[in-house]
Amino acid sequence: MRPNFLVLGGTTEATALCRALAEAGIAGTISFAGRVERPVRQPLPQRVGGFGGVGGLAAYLREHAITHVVDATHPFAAQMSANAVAACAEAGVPLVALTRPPWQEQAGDDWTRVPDIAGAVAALDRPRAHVMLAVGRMHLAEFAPNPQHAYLLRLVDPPKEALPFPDATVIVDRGPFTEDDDLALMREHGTEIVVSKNAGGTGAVSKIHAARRLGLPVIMIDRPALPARTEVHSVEDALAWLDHAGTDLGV
Ligand code: 3Y8
Ligand code: NAP
Repeated sequence: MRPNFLVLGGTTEATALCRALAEAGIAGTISFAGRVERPVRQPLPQRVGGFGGVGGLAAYLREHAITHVVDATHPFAAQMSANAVAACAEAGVPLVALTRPPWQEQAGDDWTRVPDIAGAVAALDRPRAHVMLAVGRMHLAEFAPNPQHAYLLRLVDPPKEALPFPDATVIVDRGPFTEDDDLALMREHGTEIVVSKNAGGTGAVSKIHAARRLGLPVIMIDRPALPARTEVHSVEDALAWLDHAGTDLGV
């Protein structure tokens, strides 16, 4: 059967994989949830929006004769990843996850690791500080219990609703980000604490390097648990998996 891939996207690595597949002339589609107004342009045809749960994804796989799925979503997209495991098992379609290893605390880092967003909120229960809250838009409301801080928010799109705390500066920017830019941003805003998801990869790591350079504490949110699945950590290994999964990519 002619290979026909579905890449579950939304990360730097998903974009790099799609570029490699397009250059190899391989048929595939990249999928976005539709979280932001303008998903980055992709070198493969793209679809935007949920599938409608496990059943919806399984039906999509059958209706579009998808032969392989690469789950290259962000490590915090736990629901999508769980659905992909269940739907691929139901539809009998091979699945591999292209995921980044978590960042590891290094000499010079001052991390407080917390298990989830609620843990980060609890860790901010302290006197007023200048907090760089670089966790995006979806979970901002959970930080409402600590209105005493001066927040620096970095969002992909301008906020549509009122922010859940009185003192916030919004930077509208989409990564990947650079260390120099993040250093300048933190210095300009007098950042004292950085709150980050342990996203791994290169697109969001600049704020961790900048915090290290400035000797700032980081509240690091560990990843949610994901179901067992085959995982690779590079585009090259994802292509090798696709090649050995009987697709004869010749790449
Ligand atoms: C819609 C698709 C590419 C992908 C780029 C990566 C890097 C830049 C860094 C900070 C942290 C954050 C956030 C972040 C990064 C990459 C990658 C990554 C973090 C886009 C994209 C979509 C999203 C969704 C968005 C979330 C938000 C999270 C901002 C495209 C740009 C904070 C995660 O407003 C919203 O609703 C935004 C929602 C999910 C987390 C949240 O809870 O708000 N990503 N990000 C995807 C879809 O619709 O399916 O348009 O490019 C992708 C990228 N964001 O191709 O180069 O690979 O991680 N994304 C986090 O890691 O903490 C920013 O500011 O330092
Ligand atoms: P999530 O909570 O795991 O997923 C919630 C629902 O959104 C899924 O059940 C699915 O809806 C839909 N969905 C998620 N990713 C999708 C995709 N790539 N294509 C089609 N539908 C998708 O997901 P999330 O954390 O909101 O992340 C959404 C997107 O943003 C993903 O593409 C992810 O890679 C990207 N992203 C997320 C983060 C983050 O911090 N969470 C960071 C960077 C990028 P149905 O059940 O209807 O199919």
